[in-house]
Amino acid sequence: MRKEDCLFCKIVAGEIPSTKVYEDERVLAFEDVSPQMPVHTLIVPKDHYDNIGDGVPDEELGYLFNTVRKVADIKGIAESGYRVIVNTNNDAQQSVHHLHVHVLGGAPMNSGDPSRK
Ligand code: DGP
Repeated sequence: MRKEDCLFCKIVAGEIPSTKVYEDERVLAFEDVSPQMPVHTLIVPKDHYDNIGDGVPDEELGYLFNTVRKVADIKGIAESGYRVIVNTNNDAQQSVHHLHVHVLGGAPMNSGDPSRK
């Protein structure tokens, strides 16, 4: 299912170019246009969901998160480590409302945990 005027649906359809990292029949992984780390790859389901709370079937979520490991292998960060982020709605500043997983790595990171000083 595709949503009209969704940026990532257009990327999935090839209507907007992206630098592809991995693709199969259910997911697409591509480089973030504005990388925050040496490795910054986004993974999206090809079907449209606004976010992780948008009735995503368990099997779809499992498939999406299994793809994280594949991307980490492809990008060479499986051993060094990486961070997985799923921004959801306004407080998390989700800017593209098509479910996506950020895979960040390639250098040491701070805790990023707002509960730690
Ligand atoms: P979020 O803030 O979690 O919704 O992240 C959206 C990410 O999408 C953000 O890191 C920048 C990225 N992004 C926005 N527009 C494009 C685009 O046209 N192409 C690519 N490759 N990435 C994009």
